[in-house]
Amino acid sequence: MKKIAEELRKQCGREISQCNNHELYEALLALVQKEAAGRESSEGKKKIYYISAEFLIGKLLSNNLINLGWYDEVRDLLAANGKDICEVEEAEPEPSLGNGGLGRLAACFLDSMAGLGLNGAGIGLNYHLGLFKQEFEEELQKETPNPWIEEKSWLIRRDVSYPVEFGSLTVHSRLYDIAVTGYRNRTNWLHLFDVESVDEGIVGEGISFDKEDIAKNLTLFLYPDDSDEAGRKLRVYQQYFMVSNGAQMILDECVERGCTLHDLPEYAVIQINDTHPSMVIPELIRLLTKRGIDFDEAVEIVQKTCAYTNHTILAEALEKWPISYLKEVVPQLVPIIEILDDRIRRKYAGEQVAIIDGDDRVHMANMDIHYGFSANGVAYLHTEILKNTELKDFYELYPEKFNNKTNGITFRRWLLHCNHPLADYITKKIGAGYKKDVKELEKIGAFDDEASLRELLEIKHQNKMALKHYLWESQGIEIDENSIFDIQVKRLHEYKRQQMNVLYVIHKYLEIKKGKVPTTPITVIFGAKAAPAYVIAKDIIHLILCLEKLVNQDPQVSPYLKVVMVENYNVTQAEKLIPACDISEQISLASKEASGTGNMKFMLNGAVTLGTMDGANVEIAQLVGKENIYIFGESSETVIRHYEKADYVSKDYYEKNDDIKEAVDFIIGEELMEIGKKENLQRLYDELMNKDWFMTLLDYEDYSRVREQAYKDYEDRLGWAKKMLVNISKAGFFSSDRTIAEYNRDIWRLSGETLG
Ligand code: 26Q
Repeated sequence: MKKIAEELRKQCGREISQCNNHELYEALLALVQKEAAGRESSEGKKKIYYISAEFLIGKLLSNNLINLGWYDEVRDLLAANGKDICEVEEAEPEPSLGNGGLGRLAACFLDSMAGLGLNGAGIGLNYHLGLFKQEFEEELQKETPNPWIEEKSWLIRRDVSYPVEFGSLTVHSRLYDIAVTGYRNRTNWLHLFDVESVDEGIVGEGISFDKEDIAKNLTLFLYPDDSDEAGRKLRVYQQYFMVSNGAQMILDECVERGCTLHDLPEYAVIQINDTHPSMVIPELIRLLTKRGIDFDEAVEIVQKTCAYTNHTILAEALEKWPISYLKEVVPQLVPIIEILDDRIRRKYAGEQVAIIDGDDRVHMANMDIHYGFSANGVAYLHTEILKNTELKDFYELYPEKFNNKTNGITFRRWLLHCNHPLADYITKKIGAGYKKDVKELEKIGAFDDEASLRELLEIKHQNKMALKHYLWESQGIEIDENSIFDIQVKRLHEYKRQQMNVLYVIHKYLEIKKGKVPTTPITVIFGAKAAPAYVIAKDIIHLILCLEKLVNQDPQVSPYLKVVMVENYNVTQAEKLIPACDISEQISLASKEASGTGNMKFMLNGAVTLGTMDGANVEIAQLVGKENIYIFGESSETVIRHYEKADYVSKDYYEKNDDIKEAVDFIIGEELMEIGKKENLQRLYDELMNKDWFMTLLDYEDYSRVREQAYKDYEDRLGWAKKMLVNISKAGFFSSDRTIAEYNRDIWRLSGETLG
């Protein structure tokens, strides 16, 4: 206590009580950075490099304090000086270096690697304006830049720079590092590459900018709009910039540690996070040959070093780059990719497994699987679908490469940090052992007596009050803490089916208008960003915002039903929403959600899942049993069959079911038309009626029935608390510590002695 107090005072230059929250944040930042750097370790011969275009790390102060074991001390010290640690946290901007699941997963993985004492690092890009900030204007999403880098930040500027060649343009990078503090363990680094010539001044209206001025825009934004060619090419520039820097750094580091390059696989393993970093394969081959290794051996070395993770089965999200783009942006890789393709074509006849297809496009995933040693999916069902359907031809060639690694989440952030009341309760009942060994969490399941269950309900109530307070303060939204909090927060995508949730809300609204009111009021909360060029996704946001206005302003309805769309959903808001949730909506079309990780966060925080048998929901269902989860909808087999036969006709479901008809018609009815825009609402209506590619209407009836059942069961408070308890107690499996231990056991094989 004394030491931290002393240091903090020194850092601030005056008494703690005299500082404002921002000054305290900056002082703590400096202290934590110093301590974290002191825990750096060079232990371990082999190192895991996790390359990813996204690291959605969230705010870092509290997380670091927890991991360093300083949190309670700092909280008490601040309190003793009349300061509130939560308010100090508010001063920290959230780095916005990711879109959603894949980026957040990378952040959880870094936390677990360091916590397990693994010699590891992350490699990515330092996007100055990150992912866009979402604002609502006239019930529409508007994108604005999201500057998150302040003068004092977690970024440490390093004296490291590499040249990266794009045809005739050579840019020189600059490395920034962020410390990744392991829970009571070593510090690893997240390496983020940048270029100094980037110019935020080129941003015009919204998030528009000159997409062709590479030196000025290279690390400006995360995933620039790829609806046009210049945007797509910029993605290739970014990806190559990331992997070329990464590859140069990896080779330098390994050589420094005694590697001859011939033995690179003994020093490095590279996990390729989806296909965005796939060019690391030809780039490493190029660099190795430049350093004197012959081509065949270089291919062999790279093959033993690289492993690929697939995060999606949506065909449209699998990257295929026209070779013409690569010729323009990275001509030096083209002959290498052509040789890699040629070798595969000589060995295997099937066009499906080629790297360069008949339309001269490079299939990045195909290259990863042929020239890596491992390919993994991110949940049991997802991996099965990859093996049996999507990547069947590859599975037949290389069964030994395929493996599953069910995703996980770090409990430090998603329980200890975001839900202090629940974490304290668990500690009180079963001790603190579960913080290091999540298997112990199961012990909480024994506390199912009435008094304990009532305590659990009280904690949920407290979290609902906190969310109510937050929404009021931050967005001027008023909600009823005694209502059921039914939450769907995730990126907006048709396959995730926010539109199905909306149809149910419309149905509820109409029921209430007709006089049928719910026993307990319901608050339906959404949070979602839509990709700037994804028209239907933006139409769905428009519909939600129109409905929010209609429902909440209707005095006949709003006492019983509220709709909330939180603006700019991000990690910070997730940390407030998830602990307060009663019902977790995980309603993707079966076979489409690779895993989901929000589902795990909600479960851990005592929400009950309403979901389809998709992604990791399947594993949640298996763990908690059917009494403690609400499952509905067609199976992945049935869905896949519908696609194969092309026999799903949404209109049939519309005609057959009066509730569906009424709700769908309501989208273009006069109430909503008066609030919203005809063009957007009509387009969404047409989409549902004539296409409905993700089969919303197929599952609606079952969804509605099961959702009603969940609301009914909620009335039995003790029965519900028991379900909450089972969910919490079974969540241990979804710790990313377990996931990372499996990656290490099956793929990375870092030696045991590095485990601290
Ligand atoms: C590809 C090509 C062109 C432009 C963009 C993209 C692109 C960008 C981002 C493709 C995919 C992503 C992100 C995917 C993602 O977040 N996937 C999620 O990964 C999670 C972690 O494994 C899973 O839990 C989710 O189920 C999966 O949707």
